[in-house]
Amino acid sequence: MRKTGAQIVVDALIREGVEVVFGYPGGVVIPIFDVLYDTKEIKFILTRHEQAAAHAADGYARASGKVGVCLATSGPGATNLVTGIATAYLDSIPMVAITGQVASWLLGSDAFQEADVVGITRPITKHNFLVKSVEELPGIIKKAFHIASTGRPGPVLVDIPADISRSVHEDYKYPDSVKIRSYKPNLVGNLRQIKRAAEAIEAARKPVIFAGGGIILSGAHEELRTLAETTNIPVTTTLMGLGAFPGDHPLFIGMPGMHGSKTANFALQESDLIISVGARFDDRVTGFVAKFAPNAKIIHMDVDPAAISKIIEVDIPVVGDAKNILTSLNKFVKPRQPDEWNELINTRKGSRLFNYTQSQTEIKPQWVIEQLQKQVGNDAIICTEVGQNQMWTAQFYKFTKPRTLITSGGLGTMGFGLPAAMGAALTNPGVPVIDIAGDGSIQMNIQELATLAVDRIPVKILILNNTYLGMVRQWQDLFHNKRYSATCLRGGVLCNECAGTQKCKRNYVPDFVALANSYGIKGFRAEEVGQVESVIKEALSIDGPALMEFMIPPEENVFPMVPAGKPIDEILEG
Ligand SMILES: Cc1ncc(C[n+]2csc(CCOP(=O)(O)OP(=O)(O)O)c2C)c(N)n1
Repeated sequence: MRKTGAQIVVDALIREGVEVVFGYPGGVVIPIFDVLYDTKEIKFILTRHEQAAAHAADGYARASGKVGVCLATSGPGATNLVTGIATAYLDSIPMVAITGQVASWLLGSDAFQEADVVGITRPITKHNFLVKSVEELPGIIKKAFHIASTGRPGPVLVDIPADISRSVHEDYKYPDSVKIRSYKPNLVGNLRQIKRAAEAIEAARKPVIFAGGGIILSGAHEELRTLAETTNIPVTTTLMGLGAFPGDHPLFIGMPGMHGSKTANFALQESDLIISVGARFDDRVTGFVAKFAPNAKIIHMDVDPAAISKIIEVDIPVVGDAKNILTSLNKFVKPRQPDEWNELINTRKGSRLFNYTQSQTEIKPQWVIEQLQKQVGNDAIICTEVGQNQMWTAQFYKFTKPRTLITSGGLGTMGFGLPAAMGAALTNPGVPVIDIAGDGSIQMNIQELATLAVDRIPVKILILNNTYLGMVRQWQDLFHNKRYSATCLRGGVLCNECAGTQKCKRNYVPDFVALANSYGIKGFRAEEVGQVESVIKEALSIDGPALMEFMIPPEENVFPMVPAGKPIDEILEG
């Protein structure tokens, strides 16, 4: 079949089952957009910034389990994708980013809007391709989807020079399969290692299951639950793993780490066996590595062999897909009855994993999150920005199902939540999607209010407005003698004088409610405790996007907290 490069791109996307593409046009990609113009199978979402297109594709992938796709022009279009690609890379999210490039003969000449995006994205993609001929284009796109979605998932970039989009492939056929000689992910765990793991579990007296985002990526949440319930072993999940195990399950002990539950941190530190599945021992979890879980043997199950013993010396490695490994492991583990270890943990845990001081006069952010959950139930998809808002959500929202928390865990990208929520909402019509935001982060991609408004994407934005870059201010509060350098967002002339104290009154900079209104989006503000529930109710009842702003105490901190670089049982409490 005769097709141009641009037609091949779109045909390939349709054959890969792509329903939505997020992106932004520019000169060298006009031919691709021209083909999209007539394409019924693919919905194109014009974001207002390429970074948002990448995050939206990422959110779409996290919410659906499919590959997210974004499309941008060369040069600044492509470089604007970089933060989104890196975000997906650090959280192992399947994504294909397609970029236009200057014509082949201009490559390397500092041509107009030229950037070496293949070079720039090499360390933040699982793989990337510069297309050299129209004949290799179909095979490259097939490979891109295959690499992005198999093994440890991740973003793949395909850079297409303008002349290749325009040139004609005389004998086009989309390949049915891919063969990449050097790429064969190991999906089935070694049986001997799995049996060794089962023996270690039987012998352990203080075991803890430590589950990460790999459970969600491989769809292994039921197998995880079976393992936990058969053995009665307490379960902690990383931030990326929240929802992989029911947050209201009696065996759940919360997430571990810097803002994790004391129960989870002590359980890990005292354990004699950590059964890690699909988690990578991030430094926000381990704290000071040399003092992490000093008495524990480590079983590490992971699809990426490079993750094994990368940070923590592992005793029993099992390389493979979490679902496959757990299915197999569950055949060998013996039932274990609750014992003194469970009792000790339950005593530690008490009735709540996290606490805060309730107030009748101030709107506590933790309480807002609990009120939100009361109203939206457990099926909603919660996206977050980064900072205190993210940690309060992780602590106080009980995630009970996989793919209901969408958050930038690895890169910690402010501005991620709103566009990711757009992506999540598009793949889950009818499901409430909420972006929990700080007043700083929301401004990093606030232009996407336009996309929500124009495309009627029913995302609800919940801003916890403390008028600060709260999480950084918290570090300044605790470790820098309250010297709030460059973290106060309160506007107005008064701020030069207040030097970070609370003397200056809150100015609405911006006035988020007015801003939302200017985009045609309904906005609500709660300044008093009594307004919180009705604001949530009204915003949720709107058929379309809405914005809620809650004026929270400016100096509220997130506790517990383990200072950076300390062992995870050296915990600060409020
Ligand atoms: C793009 C980006 N820039 C800077 C940071 C560093 N950072 C982490 S949290 C934070 C403050 C976030 O403030 P806000 O969004 O208001 O949320 P809060 O902590 O107040 O909930 C900053 C600046 C980051 N994570 N991402």
